Parts: sequence; C-alpha cells; structure tokens
Amino acid sequence: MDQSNRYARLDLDEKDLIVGGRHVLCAYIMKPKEGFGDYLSVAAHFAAESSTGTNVEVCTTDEFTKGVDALVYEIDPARELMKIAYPVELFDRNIIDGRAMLCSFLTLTIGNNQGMGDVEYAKMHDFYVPPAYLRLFDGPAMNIADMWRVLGRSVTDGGMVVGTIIKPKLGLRPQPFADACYEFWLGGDFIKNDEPQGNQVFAPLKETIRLVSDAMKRAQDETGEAKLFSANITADDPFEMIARGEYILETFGENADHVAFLVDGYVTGPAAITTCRRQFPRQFLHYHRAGHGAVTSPQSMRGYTAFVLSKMSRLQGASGIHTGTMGFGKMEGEAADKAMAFMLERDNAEGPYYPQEWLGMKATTPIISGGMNALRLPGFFDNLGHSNIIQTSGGGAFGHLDGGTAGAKSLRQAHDAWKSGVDLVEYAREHRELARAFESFQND
Ligand code: CAP
Ligand code: MG
Repeated sequence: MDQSNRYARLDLDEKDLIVGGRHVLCAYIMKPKEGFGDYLSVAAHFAAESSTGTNVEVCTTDEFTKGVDALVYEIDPARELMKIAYPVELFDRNIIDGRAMLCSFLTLTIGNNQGMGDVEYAKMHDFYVPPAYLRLFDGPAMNIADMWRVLGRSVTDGGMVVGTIIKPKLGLRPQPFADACYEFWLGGDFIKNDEPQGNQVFAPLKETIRLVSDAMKRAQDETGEAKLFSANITADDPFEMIARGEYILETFGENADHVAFLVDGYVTGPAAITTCRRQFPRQFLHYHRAGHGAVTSPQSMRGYTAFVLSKMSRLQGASGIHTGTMGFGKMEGEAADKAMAFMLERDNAEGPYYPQEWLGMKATTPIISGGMNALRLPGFFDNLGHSNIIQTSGGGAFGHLDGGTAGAKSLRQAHDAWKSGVDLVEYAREHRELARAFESFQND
C-alpha cells in the first residue's frame, strides 16, 4: 500500500515547523533495504510505523488520526538523510502531573522503526524539542554549580572538580574500599562508585557506605576541605533504588549534601533516571552511560548517537552525564564531540542538524572519564575551551607511582598549570606529584 502521499510532506519548510512549535523534529541516517521501494516510500513507511500507521490502511482511521501523522518533510537519499516531524500530541504524558516521559519519545522515534523489514538501518543523529514539549520535562535540579557551593567555590572560580573512580572496578571489600576513598580525598574532591559497584556479596552496601561516610569525615577534618561522593543506586526495582538512596543519605547525615547519586542510565533506562530525579531532587544526579556504545558507537548504524543520548539526559534531569574524552582518553570519541558538551551546558546550542533553545532549563554538566590522567588534561581543556567539568580518573589516580593522594594532587596540579597557562613540564619542576605523573603515565 503506497502511503508516501500521506506520511510524506516534502513541501513543509523546517523553519515553519520550528516557528509553528507543534512538532518534535528528528534527523535520521536511514538506508532502505534493496528491493523495498524508493527512498521516499520507505521513509514514509518509517514515519507511519513511528506514529499512526502500520503496513496497511485500516478501516478505523479517521480524520483526526491523519492530523497527528508523523511526516517526512525532508530527504536526501544520496546522504541517506531523512527528517521527520512528530506532532507533540503523539507523545504520552503522566496522568499524575501531565508531564512528559522520555520512554514515550523513545517508543515512537526509536521504537519499532528499528526493526522494520524494509529498512536496512536507521540511526537518529539529532532532534529538536519545541517549547510546548520542552516545558513538560523535568530538566536538571542540580549541577556543577551546586557542587562548587559545597566545595566553597564561587561560580566565577568554578573550575574542574578533581575526581576519581574507586578501582579496581570490583573486588575491594568494605574497609579497603573506604581506605582508598580516604587516600584519594587527601588530595582530591570527588569520588564515584565505578558503574558496577553496588551491593556485591563481598562488599555489602550498608557496611561500605558506613565506612565511606567515616572516611569522608576524617578526610574533611584532615584537609579542612569539603569532599564529595557519588554513590551508585542503580537497580531494576525503583523501590530498591529509593531504599539505597534513603540509607545513604541517612548514613552520611550532616554530609548528605556532599552525596550525589549515580545511575547507570543506559542499562536501566529512563524510568531509573526519573525515579532518582523525582525521589531525590536535592542530590546531584550522576548519569553513567555504560553500555551506550552498543547503539551510539560510530560502528552502529542503528539506534542513536552519543549526542542524542546526552540531549535526552538533559531533558530527563541529569545533573551530569559522561560525555567521553573527545579523543584524549581511552574510549571512542573525537575532538568534535565537544559539541555535545556545549549542547549540555549552554542555553542555546547548535546540534548536527538542529538548533536548540533550552529556555532556561538548567545545564547538565559534562563528566569526563576514560583513561584520563594529569598528562592528558591540558590537551583536553585546550580542545573544550574551559575546565568547568567533573573529571574522574581511576587509573589516572590509583595508577600514580606514589598512590591515590599523589594521583589526585597531580590532576589538580595539571589543571592549575593549564589555568595559569604554564607548560606541564615547567610546572612539574616545582610540583613533585605532577613530575611523578610523567614517570607514571608517560607511556600510556
Ligand atoms: C573510567 C571508567 C568509566 C569509563 C566510562 C571505567 O575508568 O570508570 O566508567 O571511562 O566511559 O570503568 O573505565 P578509568 P565514559 O579512569 O580508569 O579509565 O566516561 O566514556 O562513559
Ligand atoms: Mg567505570
């Protein structure tokens, strides 16, 4: 059944659609399967399957239904580019408060259309959210500015939050874990659970958190500085997440505002992020994206890009999300990924295909990790253009020849050198921990 005339409107102008404010716009790289029709008819079928249609006309379709069809409004077969306008009315809203839910955005725009028989592949590279839909998302409650406040820094000083991930990734029992925290905190600001650390049988969460809270108090007393901990509350069951969060806040007591909550948002999905965002609005919501590479990797021709993942996280209310090391660390990425950081932290940002005005929605802070160490930081900051990020180095701290405290100090020294425009080698002459970082990581 030829549906191209119903779900294709190449006469529509993107600027008019943005001004009209009634459509979410999505840009996909899509390739039709050989022998399944021309580009436009497959694109129209994609739009049908992503909104009001199926593979045949149905007798129940009425005029109202046609008014909320998703519409292909631009194609460029040579570039495998397809753009679709989704009427905002299509997206599901909470019955409790009428607000938007990201799962509905995904179900339509990256749902059945990922497995269609006439589509070779389709991957979303950007999307635009009109004000009428944007206002229905929670957005972030907290971000790096709230961390700086706890650290006693002004937003003008701001600067890099010196962080680590307790390594090894798994295997430390409660006391060695807490000892590693204390060691890092003697030089650094921020510690996170590694993404799989939680309530393993060899490290019961309740015992570990109690010891970490004590380590934080001792490190704060020792240094006279506030310290931060991002505790993993990821779980399948929202009630488990809430139980973990409540226990952690109760245990940290007067240091509860020094605690962020880590959620592995890709593997647990939008419900876990929103559970944390709504149950614990006074905690920094730390979105770890472990697993995202399955769909965001440039090697994957399906799903969506890391840029899209990050944009969705700001809508949902992530205080910070890992944005990769932009080619300066160990994970996939390139210098141009800085556009992801700008989209997260600015009120107006350009994406690969769309502008986005955030209309005052709080910024989401880029979190940098993945093979980072003191030696790699200046190049990273030169590329990004600033250092107002949360930087977490696991190996880059505990791989330092003189241990975690020296590792932390080397990271801070590298940041200070960059801020003062001094070459690292020069700065290392007067800063031993940085000098020893060269011996520790030079060949990494
Ligand atoms: C980094 C890390 C991070 C990944 C996440 C790890 O450890 O803790 O989870 O880098 O990647 O487990 O590898 P290191 P991304 O500092 O020791 O490399 O930030 O790109 O999501
Ligand atoms: Mg990790």
